[in-house]
Amino acid sequence: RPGEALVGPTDLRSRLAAGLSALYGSEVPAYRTLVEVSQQVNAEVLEDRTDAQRLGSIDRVTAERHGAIRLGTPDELGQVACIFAACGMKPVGFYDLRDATPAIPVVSTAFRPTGREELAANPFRVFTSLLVVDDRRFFDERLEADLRSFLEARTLFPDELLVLADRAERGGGLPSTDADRFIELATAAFALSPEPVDRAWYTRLEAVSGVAADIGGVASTHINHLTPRVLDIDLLYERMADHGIEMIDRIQGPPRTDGPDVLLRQTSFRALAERRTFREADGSLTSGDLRVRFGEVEARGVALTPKGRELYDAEGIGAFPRTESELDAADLAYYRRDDVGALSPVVYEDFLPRSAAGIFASNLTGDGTVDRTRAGTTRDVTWLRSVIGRTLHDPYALYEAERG
Ligand code: OOG
Ligand code: NI
Repeated sequence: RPGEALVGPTDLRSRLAAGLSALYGSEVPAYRTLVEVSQQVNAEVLEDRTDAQRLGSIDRVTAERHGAIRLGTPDELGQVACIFAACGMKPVGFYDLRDATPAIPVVSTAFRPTGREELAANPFRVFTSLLVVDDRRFFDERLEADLRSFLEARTLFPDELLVLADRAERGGGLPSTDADRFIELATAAFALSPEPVDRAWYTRLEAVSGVAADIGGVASTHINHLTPRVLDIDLLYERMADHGIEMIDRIQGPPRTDGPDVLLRQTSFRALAERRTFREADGSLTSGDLRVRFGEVEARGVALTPKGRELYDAEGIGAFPRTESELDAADLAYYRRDDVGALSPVVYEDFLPRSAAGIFASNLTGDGTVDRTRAGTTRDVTWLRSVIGRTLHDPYALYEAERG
């Protein structure tokens, strides 16, 4: 109807994040515990520390989530880019996890809002990985061909969803009823499918890589984890044991120091067994377990400059000065200076490849098989940009712009 107000990208993003959170909470009950404990910890930190909201308002942090999804084809990535674009989420950064230990056969980017106000309103981000089906270190010619035909035959996102996404992006939003439908379809596209899993096909892929099986072994995608943000991850880590949830043995990322929080610290609980239906070789249906979805929590600090990041990668956090003014003076981290010269930190909004690989790895049951004597396929920023067909943002350029 003419004159009707549109639901814009910011609201669509908040609603998608909330919709996925409700979905994941219904599918993985331990996620609800993680969110509750995070909120308790955040409330305590808010009472204890006057600087608790220095890295984002409590409203932002309470709503803040990142999700992870894994896709099989460049077309699927292009489609998801369209859905996220409707929500004001743009591809930022390039991660190649094939060089990690153990090697994961994917390259990734993160879809997220980029401007200061958009981030403050809702910073929802999705770490999005794409299987590299022609990398010979993982897949031989036959498996590549079988993977391609399996992936080409599936449809992850219904046409109606893609049409609505496109309309939202072009028009800067959707009328209320269309917006409801868009959120309903987008959320459903990331639910765990009840469709039977072909046992032989899944097992064949799993022998190469659990991630390959998770992506190419089923005809749908799903939210792989959804991560709330916490203001004190050490405290949360201790608390989770009291709730009977066993976390992995460490917190990934820079250890806590008596200086400012930097970059990103994450920890997770191992994937829980979920009941799934399998189709056996003789056509019969059986029921079994798959462990693919888990829970993760994170704490965020100030973004490091290229110089700071180089120092962190080479020498670790121990080599850093302990005050914000020294970090700023040495150009190691990004700070914005206000009119009276006071510093405020620019929050790190991205991911860390080492932690990402660690998160993937902590949830694999086997190491899979990698033939390191073979050459990998080239995948880089230029390739990813052409596949997505949109600007692929450089995180450092965004932080630089934030610093002003
Ligand atoms: C993505 C793992 C990366 C993170 O927080 O570093 C990630 C995945 O498991 O698909 O989410
Ligand atoms: Ni994650």
